[in-house]
Amino acid sequence: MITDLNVELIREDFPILKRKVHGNTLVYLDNAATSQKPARVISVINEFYRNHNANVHRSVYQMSEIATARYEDAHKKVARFINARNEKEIVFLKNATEAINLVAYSWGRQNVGPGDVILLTEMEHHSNLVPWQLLAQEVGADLEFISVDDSGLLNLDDMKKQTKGRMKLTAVTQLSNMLGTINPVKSIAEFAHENDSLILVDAAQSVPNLPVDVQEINCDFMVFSGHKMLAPNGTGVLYAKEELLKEMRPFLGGGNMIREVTLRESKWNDIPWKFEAGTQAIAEGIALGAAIEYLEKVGMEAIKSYERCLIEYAIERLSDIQGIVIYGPPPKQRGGLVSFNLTDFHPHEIAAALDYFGIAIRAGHHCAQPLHEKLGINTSLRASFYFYNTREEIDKLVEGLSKIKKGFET
Ligand code: 7TS
Repeated sequence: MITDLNVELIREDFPILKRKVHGNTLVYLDNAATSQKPARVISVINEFYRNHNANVHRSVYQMSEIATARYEDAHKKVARFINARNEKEIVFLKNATEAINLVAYSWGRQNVGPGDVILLTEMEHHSNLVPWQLLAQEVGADLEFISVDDSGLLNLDDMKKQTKGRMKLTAVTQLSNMLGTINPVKSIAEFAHENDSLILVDAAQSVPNLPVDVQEINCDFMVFSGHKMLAPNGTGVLYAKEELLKEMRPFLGGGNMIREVTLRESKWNDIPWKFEAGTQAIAEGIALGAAIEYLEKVGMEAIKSYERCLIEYAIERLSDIQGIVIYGPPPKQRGGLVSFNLTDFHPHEIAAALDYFGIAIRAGHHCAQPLHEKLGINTSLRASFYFYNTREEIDKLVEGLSKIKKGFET
């Protein structure tokens, strides 16, 4: 395999990968749900609570100033990582879900009205579907969908059926968490803008695995979750163009998001703080900065090509299993995850049996029920890789599946 990554060395940084499950070394292949954390990220949280724990943006004592500087610096690291113009465009939130809800409540309720169209795709995660359903129901807007073809790619011709002037927002995933499809978000953004629509990119699966540049894509909003990219739970990011954040009304009201409060009305703080109400996940936010430094050190191009090698190998090996149905496009058009079913077996049965070999993969609808319905299935199995996974782990998955199949069949 051609790769610049020293995976054996990288694995040393992730203490959990040495863990035993039912007597076997853990094979963690559920990275699309959440990633594991390197020791450096864990120690940054530990170090913060041991030495600098204080609230941010409100006190002049040394510890609070250190906490504030580190928390703000983490925003700068995120801005650099996705090539935002500056850190004012970076709002720290709980997760991608909260970020989409913020846009739907704040921007959506100010800008979307009766008869307007929100254009989505059939492959969206529930997080990029339900908030728009709520908005559409409330304001009388319509939801339209770009369909998914038989090979798991978007039918981009569906965009051309939209009526110019009605489209207000296009919200699309960059990397499907079920099919693995990588969508051409730059062309979709161009089309959206030609039709006077803004575009939100759900980058929950792409930012952890591919180099992503918000200025190159020219998206108006982008959302992603820190916990899928080595950072702790409770970290998520909304990127939005500065002029949009300035115009948008706050999502949540409270401390930190205000400049001045009187009994009857308030003035808002500068962006991004206008959207960070109340005490935030400070240690976790700082640790997101450390996670980004780690990813930058490994290199996003190297991560992308290594995962491409893994997915090619995984699909090649899995395809040899009799009775397997693999969903999604060929490896060239996808990221490092694969969903599949084994004829005559229930996914939960298989995932539970794999656990006995120490192998963790996901079974279920992966929060993409409409996509499963489109494929004519209720549930599927999904193996999702990160740059610390190896070909040997894929071999173990394939061996595990073959053993389970044989066991059930005899
Ligand atoms: N968008 C996509 C494309 C996702 O894959 C997920 C989470 C989300 C949004 C929401 O992220 P959260 O951090 O706010 O929950 N996807 C998955 C998954 O595939 N398995 O568990 C979570």
